[in-house]
Amino acid sequence: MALIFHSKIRRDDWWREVLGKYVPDLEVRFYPDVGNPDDIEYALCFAMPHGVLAGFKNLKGIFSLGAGVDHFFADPDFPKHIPFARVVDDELTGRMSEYVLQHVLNHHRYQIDYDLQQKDHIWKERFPPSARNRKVGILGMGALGAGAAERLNYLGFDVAGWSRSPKDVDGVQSFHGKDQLDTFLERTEILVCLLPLTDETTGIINKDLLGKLPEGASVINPGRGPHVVPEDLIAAIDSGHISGATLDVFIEEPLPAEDPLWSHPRIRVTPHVASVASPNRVAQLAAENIKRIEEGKELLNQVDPDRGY
Ligand code: NDP
Ligand code: OXD
Repeated sequence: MALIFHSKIRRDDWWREVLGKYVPDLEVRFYPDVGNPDDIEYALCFAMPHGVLAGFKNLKGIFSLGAGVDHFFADPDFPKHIPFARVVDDELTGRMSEYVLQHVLNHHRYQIDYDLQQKDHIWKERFPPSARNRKVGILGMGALGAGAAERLNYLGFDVAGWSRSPKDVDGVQSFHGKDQLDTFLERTEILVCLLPLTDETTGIINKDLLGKLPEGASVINPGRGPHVVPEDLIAAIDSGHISGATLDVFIEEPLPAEDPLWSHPRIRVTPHVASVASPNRVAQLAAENIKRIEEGKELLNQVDPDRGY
């Protein structure tokens, strides 16, 4: 039984050892050293070059190394009929929540203004409303959005979430579907995007959406780069309507050195580090799913290719 592994970060010996510990008869091969493609029954990967997965005709399961699966579906030859799982994990959710809390607090407490004031040695106080009077809105209330919403609610923020279907998260107001998006936006002072990237969500943070947020609102995007239309965001900040943004993900990564997002005084950039799945947990999940496939059981965290996330 052979598994093909592909990731930007090569730790071949570690992956071979840990996967072998969980599934002793598994032979781990590292793309592009595929060997005979007909031997490959499983794939554990992130951003595999397009067309490669379709070439394994004996593939029984595909496992993403991360939570987001947009790069799989961007492959026009992605074999949608093969059982496919992604990572859902408490630790991954915990790390994302830390990122969201850190940057919600920064925007809530006007940190961008203080960074700018410090440059000019300006001492000028501005007191934020109490957390319960600060309205935070989360686009996407899945594993990561709901986790962040719970923790923000625990800190006392007035939190709402928007998703496709209604949600019941303690203390968090639920909005769903296109019809309720405007009402959600009108109440949202700090907007956090934790949507998956699909045809429906590409470019969602555009001029129109930003215009529906109240004056002075801010935006945090740890979702995917193409959720945001960068020119629209910059224009909304320059007009004073949006007070600032924190971006972790970009249309092109690494963000090109000449990109204006780097140097905008009211935009904070982090290099796609909001969260990451721990390799040990990913290996355990892959091993569990291999066992499930061998036993004819349903996968953990199976992705529905028709839904696209
Ligand atoms: P989930 O699939 O668990 O959640 C997605 C949420 O988005 C669901 O609530 C879903 O609604 C909602 N949604 C999807 N499409 C729409 C739509 N058209 N309209 C309204 N709501 C919609 O994903 P995760 O929470 O696990 O992850 C979210 C994303 O976070 C990933 O796809 C990835 O892009 C990003 N990510 C970023 C990382 C980073 O380091 N920056 C790390 C990990 C992930 P419903 O529940 O009704 O289906
Ligand atoms: C993921 C990511 O999707 O790291 O897991 O962005």
